[in-house]
Amino acid sequence: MKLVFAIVSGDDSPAVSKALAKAGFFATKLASTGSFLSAGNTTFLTCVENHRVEDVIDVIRSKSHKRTRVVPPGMAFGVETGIPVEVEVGGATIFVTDVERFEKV
Ligand code: 2BA
Repeated sequence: MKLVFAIVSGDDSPAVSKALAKAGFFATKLASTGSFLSAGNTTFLTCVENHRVEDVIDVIRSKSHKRTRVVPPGMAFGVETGIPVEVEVGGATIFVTDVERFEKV
C-alpha cells in the first residue's frame, strides 16, 4: 500500500474531492497553509494499492491548475524586495510514501 499526500490549491479542492470520489478513491482532506504565501490550501491523504498510485495522481492532475500569485513587497525567497514578486503556484505538490500497515478495525 502507498499513501499519497497531495497539496492542492484551495480553489481546486472541491473539484479534486469530487473527482477522487467519482473514481472510487477514499480520501481525507486536511486544511493546510503554504508557509511561503501563508495562503490556505488543502492536503489530500489517499491510501491505495501500489498499482493504483498513478490513477490517483492522474485524477489529481486533471483537476489541479497552475496559477500565478503576487507576493506583496517585503520578504520573498528570504530576501527583502521593494516590489511585488510573482510566483507560479501548482498544479498539485505530491508525495508518495510506503504504508507499513493498513487496517480498519
Ligand atoms: P507555499 O509555501 O505558500 O508556496 C507557494 C509558491 O511559492 C510555490 O508554489 C512556489 O512557486 C513558491 N515558493 C515557495 N517557497 C519557495 C522557495 N523557498 N523558493 C522559491 N519559490 C518558493 P508550489 O511549488 O506549487 O507549492 C504550492 C504549495 O505546496 C506550497 O505553498 C506548500 O504548501 C506546498 N509545498 C510545495 N513544495 C513543498 C515541499 N517541498 N514540501 C512541503 N510542502 C511543499
